[in-house]
Amino acid sequence: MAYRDLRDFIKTLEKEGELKRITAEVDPVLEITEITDRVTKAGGPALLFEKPRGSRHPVLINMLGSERRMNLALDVDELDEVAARIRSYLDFQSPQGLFDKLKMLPKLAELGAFFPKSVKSGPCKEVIRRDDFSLSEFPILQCWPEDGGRYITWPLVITKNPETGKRNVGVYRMQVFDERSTGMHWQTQKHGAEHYRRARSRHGEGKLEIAVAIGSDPATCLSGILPVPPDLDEFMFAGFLRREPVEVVPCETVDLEVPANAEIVLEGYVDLNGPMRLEGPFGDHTGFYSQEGDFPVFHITCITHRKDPVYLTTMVGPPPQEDFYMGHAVERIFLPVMKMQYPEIVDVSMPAEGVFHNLMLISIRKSYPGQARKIMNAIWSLGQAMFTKVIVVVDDDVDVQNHREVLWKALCAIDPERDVQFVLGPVDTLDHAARRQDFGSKMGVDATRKLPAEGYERERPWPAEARMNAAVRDKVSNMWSRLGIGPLEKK
Ligand SMILES: Cc1cc2nc3c(=O)[nH]c(=O)nc-3n(C[C@H](O)[C@H](O)[C@H](O)COP(=O)(O)O)c2cc1C
Ligand SMILES: [Mn+2]
Repeated sequence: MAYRDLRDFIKTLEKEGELKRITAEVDPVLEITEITDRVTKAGGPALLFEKPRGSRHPVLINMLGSERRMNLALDVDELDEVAARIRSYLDFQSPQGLFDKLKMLPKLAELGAFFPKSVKSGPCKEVIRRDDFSLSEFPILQCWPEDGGRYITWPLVITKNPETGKRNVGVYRMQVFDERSTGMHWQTQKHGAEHYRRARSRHGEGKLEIAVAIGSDPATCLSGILPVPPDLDEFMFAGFLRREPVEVVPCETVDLEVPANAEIVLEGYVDLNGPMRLEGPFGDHTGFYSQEGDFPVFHITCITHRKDPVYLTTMVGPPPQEDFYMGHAVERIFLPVMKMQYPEIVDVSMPAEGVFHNLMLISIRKSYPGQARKIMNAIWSLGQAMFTKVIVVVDDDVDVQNHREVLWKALCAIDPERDVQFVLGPVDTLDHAARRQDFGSKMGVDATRKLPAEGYERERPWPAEARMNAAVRDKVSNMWSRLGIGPLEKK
């Protein structure tokens, strides 16, 4: 059975010893993030702040901030189970291209088992407020001292493609400007931003309607951050993940649907001709403040919520944070799809310190000249992986999950001038080092063994790794206790 809603998951977390209730009064301005930062970095539990200062509603944070909680959220023992399910749907057809493959998911789910199901009403409608509402009632965090204000950090921002009518769901932070308006920080390349651009070029004026759901069952919450292809409804994907359709209800003031189980729903619009507003700064997932920029303003027309809504949020900042576990889930869930498209890929790792976009380590089974560079180009053309600033490609005998091993072997395998390649292209909006916002360079490091055809023409062949032979290893293991050295700890 899928989790019915956020509180159903909270119950499970509590039963599993993965949730701590905090009854002391704590300020959503800076204090909650200081506490959460310490807890996440120590591998601690999800936190339910029952008495955030200035609000009647509790705050849930760090809900998915460990591998175990992510597994619980997706109801699996390990993330590879999700990957295996995806693979089983893709295996028996052979569409062209990765995106085509992902796009087939809905077709393959022919029975419609995963499609969102429209229902008439749901708990998110327990309280409907068309007039008297204010964002100030909710315990919205200010995360870092220099932040431009309070930010809603885990909103499921729902829009419709004005041309196809297809739904998109994305998590784009929302800076609170006043009681009824926020920023809408969809970055240039994201689907919400594309809907906005298309609406502007079609109508020129008018509104793009938006609904924002905050707090739902965990798979639905996660679906908003997944890098699925444009025009693939994230709620369909959520249905696939939870093995039960997402139930959606129509909004009160906009022509959109929201998860019926949502804790809080904000309905509203952005003005297609309205002025942009300066958004930021915000202590971001890079660990640095992302710079201010102009973004559209979201005007709220109605708020609906449960009688006793739980405000779900997350924080970002110097890694690792909760979002590392989300990125890791993305890495594990989509790896088999990448491997189907590029069978030479053995494994992929995005270390926490690389904050996803900055570093991707890839091992490949190399069989022809230039193959590592082909894989770099593949990654740079693959959905949101296009943002990857540095790609390091190694041979399949390097364990990319072992970052020390990668450092050691990759550095030994390169002649930097020969093996490093630069390209120009789109970069993450948050990259403060790029020459311009959204545009800059990326680097690929070919750290595979070089073939003669790749310019390795030395007389002697590429050396083998120094390894003790098995017979001697066994012999030493057997005599170990007699040596009197005692057990050793690996440093
Ligand atoms: C905690 C968190 C906050 C995020 N904030 C933003 C944001 O402010 N703007 C943005 O464009 N993407 C943000 N993202 C990343 C997007 O949610 C992600 O790229 C998603 O795939 C976008 O959906 P889309 O592909 O439908 O546009 C955030 C992700 C997380 C985990
Ligand atoms: Mn999308």
